[in-house]
Amino acid sequence: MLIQGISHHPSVLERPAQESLVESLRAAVLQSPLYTPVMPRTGRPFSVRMTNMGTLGWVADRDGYRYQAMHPQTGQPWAPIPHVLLELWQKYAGYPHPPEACLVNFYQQGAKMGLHQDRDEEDFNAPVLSVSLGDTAVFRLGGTQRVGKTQTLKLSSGDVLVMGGPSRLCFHGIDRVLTGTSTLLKEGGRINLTLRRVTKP
Ligand code: MD3
Ligand code: FE
Repeated sequence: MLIQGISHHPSVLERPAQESLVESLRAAVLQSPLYTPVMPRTGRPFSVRMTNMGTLGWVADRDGYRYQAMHPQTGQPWAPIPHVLLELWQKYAGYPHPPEACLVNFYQQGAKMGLHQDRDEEDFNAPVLSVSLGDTAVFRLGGTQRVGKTQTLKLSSGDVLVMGGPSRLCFHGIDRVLTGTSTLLKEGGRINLTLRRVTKP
């Protein structure tokens, strides 16, 4: 890897653990339904559907990007973060305080995510920990400036990716999801979970 602070842990979750996590997510989306965020100013919809778990959730709407305690459509608190994810954070994040937000990104056919930085958190000392479920994604990683070299990495179901240290502010995105590469989700597609510390502890 060109950039320090990234660690890719393939196949951390075995199939039964992936299945039980998907079941937890089915319960969570009953409380906190998936919705389609829109870009600030333009109002253009994301191709990814989202929800959150935790005391805070990341939202995008015409007014901007921010973390908030309530689901934007139901006005209710987000569902709690499943215990297995808090255990992954403890094991892989190398950070002594718990995550506050788990952003859930759901990719169906054709969904992608353009190159961006994650910088709406107050605490960049904390890493972001991602868990991939379902179809394999082509993840693109650049440097800390929008221009310059990028590399790609495949993220498969059960993989954990930790972005800490200098990599925390790297540009990144999802070029595409490879249809038919996993049988985890009956209808296909991909779920990405990102655990985040938002506030300074
Ligand atoms: C690199 N999600 O939610 S996860 C996002 O697969 C996001 O849905 C992608 O980018 C997805 O913001 C990529 C891997 C990831 C997550 C956070 C990062 C990579 C990161 C933060 C900083 C640098
Ligand atoms: Fe991101």
